[in-house]
Amino acid sequence: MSGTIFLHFIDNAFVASSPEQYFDKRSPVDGSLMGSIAEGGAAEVDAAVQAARRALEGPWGRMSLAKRTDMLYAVAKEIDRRFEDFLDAEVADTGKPRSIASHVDIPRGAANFRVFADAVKNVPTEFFEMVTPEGRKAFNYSVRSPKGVIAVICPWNLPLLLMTWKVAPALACGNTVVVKPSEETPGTATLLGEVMRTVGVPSGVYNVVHGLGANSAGEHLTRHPGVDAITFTGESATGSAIMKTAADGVRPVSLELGGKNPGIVFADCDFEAAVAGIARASFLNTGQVCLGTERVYVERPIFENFVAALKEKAEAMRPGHPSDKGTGIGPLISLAHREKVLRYYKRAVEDGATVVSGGGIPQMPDSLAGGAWIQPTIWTGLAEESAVVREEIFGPCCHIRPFDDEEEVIRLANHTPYGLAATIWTRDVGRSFRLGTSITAGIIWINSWFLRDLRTPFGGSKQSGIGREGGVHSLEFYTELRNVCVAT
Ligand code: NAD
Ligand code: 6OD
Repeated sequence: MSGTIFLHFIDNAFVASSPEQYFDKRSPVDGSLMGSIAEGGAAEVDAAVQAARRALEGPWGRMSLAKRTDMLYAVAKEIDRRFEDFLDAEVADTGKPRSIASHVDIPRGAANFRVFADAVKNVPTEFFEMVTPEGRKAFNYSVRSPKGVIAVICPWNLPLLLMTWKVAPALACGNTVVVKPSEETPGTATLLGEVMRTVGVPSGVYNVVHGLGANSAGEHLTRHPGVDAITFTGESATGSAIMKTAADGVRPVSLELGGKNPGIVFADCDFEAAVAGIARASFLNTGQVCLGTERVYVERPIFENFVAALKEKAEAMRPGHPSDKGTGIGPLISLAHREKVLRYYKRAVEDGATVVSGGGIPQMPDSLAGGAWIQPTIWTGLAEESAVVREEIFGPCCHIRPFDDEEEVIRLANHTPYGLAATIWTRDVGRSFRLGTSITAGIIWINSWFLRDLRTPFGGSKQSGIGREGGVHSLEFYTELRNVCVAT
């Protein structure tokens, strides 16, 4: 083995699997071997779940809310203090430009702990005074208790952001967690173990078991009878498999899944803002954002100009090393994922698309040639039934189609099995309100994208997920509401 060795974090100790077993971690930037990741199995998952259970019954379970939230603020502060370490780890794992990770991923990692430490202090409760049939006073109230041991299963596109989006509210509510990070991105979840230990979070509260998904650490975790609830972000097909597993034992699930999100541009929009907004929504993080726009519908009078302007934006995005300040776009997460994206690029041509821009692999210097580089790609001319227009690709690409009226674009936008997000560009206030409730999606942005107060609900409709997280909605999932009635 060479390079970094990523170990599990169980009961506040970094441990290997027993017997030792590892898999490779390769750099998305140049394909080089970065290190080895411990591959967890049933034994490691069991050790982590047991540690998490002991912590619930131990000091964490007895800790006051004030002390618990102070610890979460301390975690946030320690992430800020070790900002560069987190940045290095996230960039090494994902290959994303440092400019993105330093503005999006790492600050949100810290912010998630602050937001949910604040939120948990203001949970509303119910308390009613009653009278028994005999005329005595009675008091009926509700109490929120932690759900218990929470399994947190994460993807690779925004690793720290998405993991802490679940770990922070789970801990704020008094639960303990076992995290299974993506096999592609072990770094920041491992570093967070160091942070937890440094600030004095008790043993067993935060555990990490590395490994793969099906028949590996991920599946062992979802099957473990000691897990009380499962929160998952990832592909819809994986969410469906996890939901079936959770049915054994009737465990609650929160599922944040895939999307095939529409971007809708009306002729009355602020044209420059709309082009910049759609370019960001389609290409940010090399298109690896679940909320991203892979289907763009543009009102006919501005269609040609819009396509030309977006093409200009796509072609100005220079691929390059994450540390290079001029880098506009990083690689995809892996060569395997690039194969999947390229299959859609090929399929688009087979289905008769006009390739407006990109469509393949960019020419890179020899030092980066082994990386998962890909061109931002724009198509026109595909039928709505093409798999390229219906299925989530998760790459830097979009199909653009003209439309003639509101009714038509609502029908087109809703014509997929997904319902995660939409972005709509118009200056007509009435129309923005009408579309805000006509598009079947959990999150609708008007003249904006990926902008939200973390206290609002986040989640998807249809095959994009089940449940809502964010603010009090997270507290709903991570607590069990009990009804107590005391007759005096
Ligand atoms: P994925 O579903 O392949 O993997 C996600 C995690 O699940 C990984 O840790 C993996 O090891 C684990 N896993 C896989 N099979 C499993 C199984 N049978 N049992 C238990 N765990 C299993 O997803 P990915 O490729 O890592 O991420 C990309 C996907 O995530 C895209 O579809 C994207 O849209 C989605 N995503 C959704 C959101 C959201 O908030 N809705 C956010 C980010 C990403
Ligand atoms: O911002 C968030 O909280 C969130 N869950 C974002 C998801 C992005 C998907 O890739």
